[in-house]
Amino acid sequence: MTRPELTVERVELLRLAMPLRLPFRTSFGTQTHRDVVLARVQCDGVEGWGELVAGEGPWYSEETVGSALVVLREHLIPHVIGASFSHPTQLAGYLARIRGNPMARATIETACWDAWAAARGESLAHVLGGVRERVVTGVSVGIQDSVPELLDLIEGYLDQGYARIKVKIEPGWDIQPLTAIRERFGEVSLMADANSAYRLKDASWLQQLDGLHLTMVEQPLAHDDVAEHALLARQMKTPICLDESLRSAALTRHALDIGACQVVNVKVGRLGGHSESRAVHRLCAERGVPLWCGGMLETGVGRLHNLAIASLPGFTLPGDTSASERYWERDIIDPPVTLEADGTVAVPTAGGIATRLDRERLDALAVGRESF
Ligand code: OSB
Ligand code: MG
Repeated sequence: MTRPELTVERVELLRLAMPLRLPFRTSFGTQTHRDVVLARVQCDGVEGWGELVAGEGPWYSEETVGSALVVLREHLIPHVIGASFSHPTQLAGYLARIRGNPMARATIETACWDAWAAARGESLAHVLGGVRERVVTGVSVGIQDSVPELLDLIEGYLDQGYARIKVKIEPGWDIQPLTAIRERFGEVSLMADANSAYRLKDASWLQQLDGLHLTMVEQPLAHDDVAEHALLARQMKTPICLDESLRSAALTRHALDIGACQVVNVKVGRLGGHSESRAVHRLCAERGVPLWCGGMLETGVGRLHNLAIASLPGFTLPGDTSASERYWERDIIDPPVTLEADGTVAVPTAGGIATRLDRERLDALAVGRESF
């Protein structure tokens, strides 16, 4: 079978309650577990899996698990059942009938890419255009109660081999902890993520970051204000990376054109799926813009999708594609994603996500199932 045409016959939604190993605190709140929705699409005898990465509340973006479920049940799934595609790149356009709601769209779009790879007997990474068998990985460290606790946590991650440390910051937890990290760990690769905790009037405060040699500061200002990021960028030496603001390839082009960011974070969910992520990748590769793959505390399913896209050649910086054990006591894939001492994790080179699912674990965690 070379170029199978696949028809979406059936979609199942599986809901899991997954406690995180450690609470994850950012400038928008503390997360202790994930309310996970997985989609299983069945197309002509093959199955593909996708993960909804929305949070429980509209803090990172306006999408929530609840809102995405409404869109999936009432709009996306009825629209996609019965649809045929001869290449998964056709799906993004087809699903664009549903405006916004990129995380809901990505749940289905990514599952269809996985089904298509499985039908061809190729890896997801290969069909997406991936070229690497291992990707270099960093770790995103939440806000801690004290600087000593932060330093201990980072020491553990560095011992495990993580190639870059990203620290969540907010007013009151920024220059001091970052300075302490520099004092203790020297020139370790370090960046900070503010999740929109600052305003343009904080520019002179943020200029203190310039003395700390961060590889970048991620999303310092409002999610919906790229123009202010362009103004801030002119006042800082530290490169600015955008996350929340970059909701499409078109918006990414605009942000780069006006100088609002020098580095780009790709999140497959935020961008509505793999096709749009590939469009952002193409844009950044053409312009020589450093790119990396972000994360949304995914289970193994979303993690394998992230690793596949991060294996494309233009992903030039370490991503938030950490090992399963950084998040979960036991992941829902077997074997889990593991970190090598050289700071890399393996990109699966064979089999669809279905072949790696731990069905027993899924059953143990399942709190709901729906079939369409
Ligand atoms: O801003 O990158 C972010 C997690 C949830 C929501 C937003 C973000 C994050 C992370 C964690 O930083 C990245 C990971 O999955 O390890
Ligand atoms: Mg971020």
